[in-house]
Amino acid sequence: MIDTKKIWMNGEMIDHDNAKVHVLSHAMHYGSSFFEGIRAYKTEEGTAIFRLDEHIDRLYNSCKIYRTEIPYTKEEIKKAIFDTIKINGIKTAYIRPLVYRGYNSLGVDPSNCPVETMIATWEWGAYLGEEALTKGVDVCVSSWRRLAPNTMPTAAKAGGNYLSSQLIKMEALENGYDEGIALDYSGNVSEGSGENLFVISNGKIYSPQSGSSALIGITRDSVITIARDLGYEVVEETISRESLYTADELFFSGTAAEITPIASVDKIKIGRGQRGPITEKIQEAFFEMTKGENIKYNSWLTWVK
Ligand code: PPE
Repeated sequence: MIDTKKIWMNGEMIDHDNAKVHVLSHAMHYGSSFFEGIRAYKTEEGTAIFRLDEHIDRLYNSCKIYRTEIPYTKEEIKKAIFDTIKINGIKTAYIRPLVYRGYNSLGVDPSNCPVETMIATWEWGAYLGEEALTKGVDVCVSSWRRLAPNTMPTAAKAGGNYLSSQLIKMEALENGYDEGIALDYSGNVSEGSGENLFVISNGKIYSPQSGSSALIGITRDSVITIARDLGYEVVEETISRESLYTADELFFSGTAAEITPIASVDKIKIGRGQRGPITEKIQEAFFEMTKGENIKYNSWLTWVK
């Protein structure tokens, strides 16, 4: 159960138990929803939202790809996010804005269904477990591939895309792993079910490029900036499956997952089978930034007034 008092729905604050949709809503039948996952952290000066503008821009872009016009301005959505955090009285937050096609008519064409918007906020701890942040997770390469280009756009964070994620995740858990890494249509590395991936080999950092059917993460972008600032070379390129097994370090990045080290892939130990030193340095800089303690990155934080 998600513990939150109020949910913002179409301009109004609704009690958790009353935040309902009709079973004939278009999104229920055809996956027509678009969302974001945003984190807000506790800092000395109060709660700060991490890269709010970038997340809002991506939400509007996801909707634009699907010809869906959000009936609010970006400023209105941002204000609604502030209000929802405040009314729920939380200091750290996972923020979930969702735009979806509601109830009017069924049939594939969504054009006549209303565009509805909701924002929920709650406290969400470490995505893959608190221990995972230091010890790392055991993952497998999924038998499921990510969406091929020209099938469904992976740059849009659409509800329907997460059917692919569910297959990857359930298969991994069923087989005793914490998470799965999916390959893209060509058999090269794409991403985790809900995270981007980084590979470290011989002191260089690699991440699959945007053509590899991965969502281009905002955390990924932040990791690239932090790593370069720390003096590492970061290369975005095609990554083969076998380079996962021979890497010195691997880690996931994502809003929910933050920076989670990977200890093994398909039961093959990565490096020493624990968090590697470069991963640790990047993680350290990242969490310092989320606490507002790294002034260099303060432009990434929006304080909730
Ligand atoms: N790939 C996928 C498929 C993905 O879902 C996410 C975020 C990322 C990459 C990383 O993107 P970013 O958050 O911008 O760094 N996944 C969100 C949803 C997770 C969930 O289980 O729900 C998230 O992390 O909030």
